[in-house]
Amino acid sequence: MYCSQSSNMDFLSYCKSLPKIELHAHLTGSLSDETVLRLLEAKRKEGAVNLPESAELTIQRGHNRTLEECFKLFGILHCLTDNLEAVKKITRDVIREFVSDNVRYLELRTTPKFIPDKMTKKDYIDTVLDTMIEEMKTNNIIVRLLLSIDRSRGVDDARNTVQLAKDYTTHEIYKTLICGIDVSGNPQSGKLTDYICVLEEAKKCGFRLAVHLAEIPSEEETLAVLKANIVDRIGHGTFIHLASGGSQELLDLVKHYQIPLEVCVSSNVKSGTVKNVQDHHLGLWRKEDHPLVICTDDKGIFSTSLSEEYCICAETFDLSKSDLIKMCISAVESTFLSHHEKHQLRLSIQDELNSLK
Ligand code: 6MZ
Repeated sequence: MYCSQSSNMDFLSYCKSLPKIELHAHLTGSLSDETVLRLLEAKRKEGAVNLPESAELTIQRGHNRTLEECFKLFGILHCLTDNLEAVKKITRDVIREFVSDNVRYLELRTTPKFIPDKMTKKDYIDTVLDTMIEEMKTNNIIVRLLLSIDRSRGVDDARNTVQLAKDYTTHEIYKTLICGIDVSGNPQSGKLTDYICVLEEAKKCGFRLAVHLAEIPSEEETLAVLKANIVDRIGHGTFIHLASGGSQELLDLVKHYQIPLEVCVSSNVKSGTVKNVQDHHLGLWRKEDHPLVICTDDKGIFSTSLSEEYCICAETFDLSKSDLIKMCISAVESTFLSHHEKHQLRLSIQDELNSLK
């Protein structure tokens, strides 16, 4: 069923040619094999031993891991990226790979890291932002950043992340680059309800919120967060729709507020939260005519690309070329850009789509 099989190569090329928008991409989860190989090489030169093979750090086609195992992979990747030189390299590589996949607008997200004697959280964010600026100068892409709150790290850490984001709002150069806050992390860790007060604070400061919701069955916390009416985009939302293990109340709230869903098919199937591609909730939400944005989540770990995700969705849910074009355009509305910037982006995407015809 997967698109990169040779019979589907033409359609994959078509998906690649589309000017796309990526709204759900975790920096460390997006590292390609090539980047991981280089990071491993650098660690070996430093004398590190017992390093894994790069293939052990991705989930290839047809293979699955549990969410728990995926989170172990993040732990290993974080050890490989524990210095500013590596942070610069991974940011550059990930942006360039999205550029070669014809992504025209990218909202990257990452959790600020503090490594004693190596980097403060501010150094980490500055490095990511500086690299974004550099890459935007030489590539046809607009990149924005969401700072991630990791739900397993506790409320104080979350408050600190929001404060960091606030500090950047007065910075002459960086202020437009951080466009929101993400809430992610192992959904089996911590209670999302504990974070609502911090998220309300972030909203008051003007930040848009993209929250991982119902990636696993979690009706109580999902309901509480939705009722707080603070979420601007939902990551995954697997167990929200009544027909995918959610409830009528959850479904009604998401429809009522028209909160766009970031759908990450390969991630959900490969991490086992959705049984197979055909059962993915994207099909249910399309019937509701709900705003959806196709995303990769962690293109490195899940060994995919945005074009492949478009292709998989088209093949499984019978989406035509014109459906995909509509999705490229409608994704603009779900970005965290200003009204004016959305207008500009929509025009340039439409221009490029017209020249494809
Ligand atoms: C929840 C996820 C995730 O921040 O180090 N992350 N959180 N569900 C997922 N589904 C598979 N995939 C990634 O990128 C890695 C971090 O992103 C979050 C986790 O907190 C992970 O540690 P950064 O750049």
